[in-house]
Amino acid sequence: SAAQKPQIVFVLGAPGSGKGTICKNLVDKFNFVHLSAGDLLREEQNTAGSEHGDMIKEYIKLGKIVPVEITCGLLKKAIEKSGSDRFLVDGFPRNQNNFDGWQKVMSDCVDVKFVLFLDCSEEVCTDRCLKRGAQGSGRTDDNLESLKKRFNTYTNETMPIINHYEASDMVRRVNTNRTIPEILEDIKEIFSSFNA
Ligand code: UP5
Ligand code: MG
Repeated sequence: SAAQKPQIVFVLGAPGSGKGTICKNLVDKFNFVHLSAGDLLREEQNTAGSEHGDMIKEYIKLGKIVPVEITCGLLKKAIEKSGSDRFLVDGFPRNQNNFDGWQKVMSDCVDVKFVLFLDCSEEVCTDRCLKRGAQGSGRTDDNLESLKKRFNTYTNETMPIINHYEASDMVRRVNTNRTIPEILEDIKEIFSSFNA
């Protein structure tokens, strides 16, 4: 039909809360394209000749949030290139700068349906990321030192964004301190408005 705006669900939650894992499971069931902001940044960092490569590398290791011009630019490009009309945007917006930058550039051309908030304890999240690191994830931030920083950033900068969406009744919370089948069972209902 004529120019229906792409539908977006933001997927937020602490490092290791299961954003990537849950998104992968939702892609087929509900016909989404999955865009992980972190994956796009890691890809950009590895792109030969990228002018932002060194900066992204430094930010990720320190758990700091990359300026929105870079991240939102990568998301916008990926949305346009895919041609899909339904996206899971994983790990964004993470702070006020991200939120403002997205509003400025994207709010007119997409329709944000809700925020899926994966709520998981710091202890469980940390164990998962450390285990992934030990199994050879190759991620420079899957170590205790980086994880502490990632959690600080999450608590101080990302939680306020989730609370902001909560105030507009846009947050759908799921407890992800559980097995993947248990989580997916709850999530099915949250996504029931999206036909497959
Ligand atoms: N696992 C998952 N669910 C499980 C379950 N229910 N039971 C048992 N195990 C489970 O899962 C993590 C691990 O746990 C995996 O091994 C998985 O098998 C297992 P995953 O699905 O990868 O969790 P996720 O929430 O995606 O964890 P991730 O580490 O990717 O979260 P982060 O938010 O830290 O990482 P992201 O890639 O989004 O960002 C990395 C960095 O990029 C940021 O710190 C920041 O520096 C930068 N960044 C920006 O600057 N701006 C952005 O917009 C985005 C990122
Ligand atoms: Mg992830």
